[in-house]
Amino acid sequence: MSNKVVISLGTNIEPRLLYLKNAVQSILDSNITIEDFSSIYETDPIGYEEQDNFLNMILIVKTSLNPYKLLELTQRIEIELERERLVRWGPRTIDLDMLLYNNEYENSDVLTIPHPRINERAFVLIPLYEIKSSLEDNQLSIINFENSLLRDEGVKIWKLKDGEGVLELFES
Ligand code: A4P
Ligand code: MG
Repeated sequence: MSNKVVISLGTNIEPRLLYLKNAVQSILDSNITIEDFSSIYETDPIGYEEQDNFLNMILIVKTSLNPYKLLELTQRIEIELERERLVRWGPRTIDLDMLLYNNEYENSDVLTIPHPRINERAFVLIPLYEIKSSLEDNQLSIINFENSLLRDEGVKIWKLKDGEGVLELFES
């Protein structure tokens, strides 16, 4: 369980909260420990704008899986939750992106870590900032929080971390 991994979740097809819950449950069922999690944020779509708003949140997990095994797992969860790839950056029931894996770098056809757009996107940086105390220093040094936090990027808290709705994600 010694690897600390940051995973981002995104969904913009209803029932969005249920897709988040099912993804969290599948992660927990896979013998992965969730060490911390952010509030759920409602966010304006970025990249491809002709689509509905997203719910985004971040999990910090501990796992013994190597990055490729973890990618296999997150992709299997996406498939189980009816994820279809029709448009790049387009609507999705659930997107699971591996943002950081310890402080390691990986660059292959199927996996780039840190996620190449981690420092560009307020829908990632703002929830991550909320739980940054759970990151290692060598992970924090990869992230550049400044720019996104100064701008209103259409990222708003939708359900607070310690409120009903978020905690419900962890109840089976
Ligand atoms: N892949 C490479 N590196 C990774 C990694 N670190 N984590 C490969 C996960 N996958 C990784 O991903 C395409 C391929 O990336 C995978 O086959 C995997 O081998 P995908 O999930 O099929 O496609 P995608 O999600 O459309 O592409 P990508 O590049 O992950 O998109 P982004 O950059 O994550 O953008 N707006 C808001 N508000 N909220 C969002 O969550 N998401 C996107 C997707 C666009 N706009 C959004 C949001
Ligand atoms: Mg993705």
